[in-house]
Amino acid sequence: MTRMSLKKILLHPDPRLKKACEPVADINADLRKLADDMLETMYDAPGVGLAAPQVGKVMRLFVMDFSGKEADPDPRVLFNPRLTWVSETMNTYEEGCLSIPDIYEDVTRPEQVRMVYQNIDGKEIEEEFEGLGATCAQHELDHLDGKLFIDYLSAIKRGMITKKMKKLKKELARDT
Ligand code: GNR
Ligand code: NI
Repeated sequence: MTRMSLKKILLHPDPRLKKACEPVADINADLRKLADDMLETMYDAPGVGLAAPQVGKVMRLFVMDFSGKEADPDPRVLFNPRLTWVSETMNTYEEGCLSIPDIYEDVTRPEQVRMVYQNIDGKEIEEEFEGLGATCAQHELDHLDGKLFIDYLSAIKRGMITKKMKKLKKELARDT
């Protein structure tokens, strides 16, 4: 057993955040270690979700915990997730992303979704999510298809955010 370690979170714009990720073939010890490291990185950030491409892995895997800080932790690991149903009713949530820090914008998505995925033991699970869980699950699934929440905004807004992020990345590169 090895210890967990924090991963570096990629910042937008980055070509690795725009790629469609590959399905995971078999859930071995390396992948379980990656999932553990992603959970630790997510809690450290802190965030409610983290997708593999955000840590430079082109794999269909994300982690999330939308239990809230008052509740007991409820870490989830989802391999090869796919939507099997979305509600007709929609919900608007102010979204953020660890790859686009300090930027929050309203995004409208289905209010409830069902997802089929394999859990950390490789077992196939079907689960329904609503509220923050549904928003987060869809936000993370988008990451696996190379999509960011700013892709739902107007081209003008997205352009402004990308410009801001490029400036931030330059400043961060100067500091190191
Ligand atoms: O931490 C996060 N918070 C959040 C808030 C509203 C909608 C989606 C999210 S996901 C985000 C973490 C992240 O970037 N996951 O990819
Ligand atoms: Ni994100």
